Amino acid sequence: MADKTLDALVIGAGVAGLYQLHMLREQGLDVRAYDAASDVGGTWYWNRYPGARFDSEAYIYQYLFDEDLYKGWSWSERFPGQPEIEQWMHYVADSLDLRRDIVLNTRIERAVFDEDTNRWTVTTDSGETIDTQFLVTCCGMLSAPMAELFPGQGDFAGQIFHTARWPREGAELAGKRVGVIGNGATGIQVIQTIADQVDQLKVFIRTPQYALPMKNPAYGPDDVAGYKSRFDELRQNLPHTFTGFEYDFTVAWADLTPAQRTVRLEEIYDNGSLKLWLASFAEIFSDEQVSEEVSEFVRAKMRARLKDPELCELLIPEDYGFGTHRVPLETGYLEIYHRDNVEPVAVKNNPIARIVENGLILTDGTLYELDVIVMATGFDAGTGALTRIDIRGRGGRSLKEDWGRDIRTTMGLMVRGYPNMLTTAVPLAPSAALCNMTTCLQQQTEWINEAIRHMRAHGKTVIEPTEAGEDAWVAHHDELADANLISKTSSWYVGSNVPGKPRRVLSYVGGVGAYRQATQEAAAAGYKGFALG
Ligand code: NA7
Repeated sequence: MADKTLDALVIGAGVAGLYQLHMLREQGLDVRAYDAASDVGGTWYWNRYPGARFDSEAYIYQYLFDEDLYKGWSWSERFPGQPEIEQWMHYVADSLDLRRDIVLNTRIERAVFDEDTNRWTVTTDSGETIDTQFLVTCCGMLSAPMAELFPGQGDFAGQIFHTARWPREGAELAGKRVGVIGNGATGIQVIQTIADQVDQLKVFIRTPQYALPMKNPAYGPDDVAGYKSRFDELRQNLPHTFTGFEYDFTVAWADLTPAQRTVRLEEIYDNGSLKLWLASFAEIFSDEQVSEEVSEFVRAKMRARLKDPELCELLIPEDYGFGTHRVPLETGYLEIYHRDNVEPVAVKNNPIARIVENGLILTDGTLYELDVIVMATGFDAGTGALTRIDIRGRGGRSLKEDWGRDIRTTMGLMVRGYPNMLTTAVPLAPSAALCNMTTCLQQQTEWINEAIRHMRAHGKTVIEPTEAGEDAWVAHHDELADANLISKTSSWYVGSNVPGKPRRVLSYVGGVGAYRQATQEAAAAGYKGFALG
């Protein structure tokens, strides 16, 4: 006998979880959201490292289901920092009166499906058991940190932080010798923020990154009124663009002369956003020649800012195309390496071997003495949040084992063998790789909400992908993914940052609009690809 009985249990109280809780409650379900954190916010609760901020424009990283909610919050700048974003998440939770149905400081450890009752028994880290018909996972795409990477981490006498586990009380970095491992979107934000605060900064760089300069103007009352007045337009357009951003691919490379292409690239570069990546030329994802030309455009911009050839070699990518890894936005990042207290350390051919009491040792034996180590080393993306829970589907099958062999989902919304478990931010749906996350998550949570409404209206108690349904989606996903240059690279986009993880392009690359259409068509056809009973 479980301690509690629910209609639906939502794991996570971040962007997806808050909205999912709201919708399911509105349709009359007895639902609770559980979160391991001490407050709501998800990503914006955990990622409180120095310099954490949006790379999506604030006015599109928004819920668009409620005009009052949208207009009731005013952003202070185009790409605000984490403290402001976290406050906004609190504003959302409070405005929708969600807190009374959120259980904080509680991690879900196990979920077991009962084939006789078609219900889940969920166990928390406090030992509470909850019997629930629906298990809805809103755990985030990038929430399982790669935090245990090096032998000897426990021996370090200083402080060691993964960026996604930054202490709430902050960390004292002034006057310290700090090492940052990793130069992805996160590492770049940390590095450019702390360089002038610390005594010495060593940056351990394995793979160079294309980075674009961010333009981040403060917003005055007119700017705020301006974007708020466009609410209907944004609500109309965002779900249909390729990446859920405001901008989209509109011009074909082949239709422009070389001079026109340069003009277009310069103009878009000047926008100071991810637009160069997500709305210049779609061919950067499919055509090696276009990829190379746009990559060279970005390299030239980076080269012009870096003073010496050695830095160029270390920091400017040559062996993969612009946009096939996550493109970070930066503010004065490249120039950081001209500072006397900053030293980049190449670790591609001389990897970090271990952490020791007083620092970090490379394979060739070089010791870097450090007081603080910042691990900006990323996440087990898409799968890690769920495989770190012991999830048991039909016949006791384990999601960790299933995804350890082959990462499959149906539209990123369900996994065959796990009935009544509805998922967001998992592989084979559009995701952080190529999507404004709030746009994708609203689509996914709304689909889940409607699926549950449909089941209740038709007296159905169980939903699960059919074998044919899942096969078809995986095949469709792979066909698009294999044609995309992302599939030729190595990064979290294909799971290659996690030892042993089966390789697959994690994010659906057919576009947010196309995904929305496919999922809505499946629903309209009586949940084609799913069996309801
Ligand atoms: P990323 O993009 O996965 O970056 C992780 C970084 O850490 C990257 O530079 C890695 O180098 C580096 N890394 C990881 N392991 C090691 C080891 N063992 N040695 C040296 N360097 C290492 O994570 P982020 O947190 O920056 O960004 C994740 C997403 O969060 C981002 O895309 C946004 O959507 C928000 P590598 O490239 O693997 O050689």
